[in-house]
Amino acid sequence: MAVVNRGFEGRGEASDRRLPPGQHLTDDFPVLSASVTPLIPKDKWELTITSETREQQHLTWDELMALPAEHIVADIHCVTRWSKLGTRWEGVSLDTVLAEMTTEATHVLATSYGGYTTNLPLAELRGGKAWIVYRYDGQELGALHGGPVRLLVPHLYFWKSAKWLNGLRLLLRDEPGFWESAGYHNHGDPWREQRYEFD
Ligand SMILES: Nc1nc2c(c(=O)[nH]1)N[C@H]1C(S)=C(S)[C@@H](COP(=O)(O)O)O[C@H]1N2
Ligand SMILES: [Mo]
Repeated sequence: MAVVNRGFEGRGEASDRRLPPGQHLTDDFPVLSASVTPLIPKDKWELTITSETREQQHLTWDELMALPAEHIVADIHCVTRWSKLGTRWEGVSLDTVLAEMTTEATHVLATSYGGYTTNLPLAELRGGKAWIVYRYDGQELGALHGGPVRLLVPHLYFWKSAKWLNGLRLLLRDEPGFWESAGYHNHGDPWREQRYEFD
């Protein structure tokens, strides 16, 4: 007997190749938040970039809007095993945001309204791999998904994409963030299944 699963068939083999090991496809957009949803008006939103010498640069909503926007289409992968292909975002490349920064830093701790943090090597945020985004699927990014502004680092598990982003701390050494301190992998590459600390 032939079992036809239309949904799956429709996506085809090409999308299977885009699915990292241990992941399954989803068409909806689950919300995963470790806290209540902070509601930040755009005119109150601010990103503080702190250098390793504690110098601070601030970026307001209007300043963010004045930077060149990019349209990003990316597959996203949550460590809880759902993946969503071809998600569409609009935002500013971290290459643009960090362009003026001369820094010796090797790592970054991204911080959020509400207290969430996640750490990344600075190199993972550069080279057209990471953005701060404010639109999803042609609409303003809603608060549940991290609006007004979230980080988008689609080549790593989605917990690295901090919602309600309010800071980037440039560091001379690595400093584990919220999930990274709680037994999750420090780096989080979905293609290498770096889910937990010792993977
Ligand atoms: N500030 C903040 N950012 C966060 C989280 C969070 O709890 N707080 N959850 C992370 C996790 S585990 C995932 S999978 C994604 C979920 O994003 P979504 O709710 O838009 O799907 O956000 C990440 N960024
Ligand atoms: Mo997640």
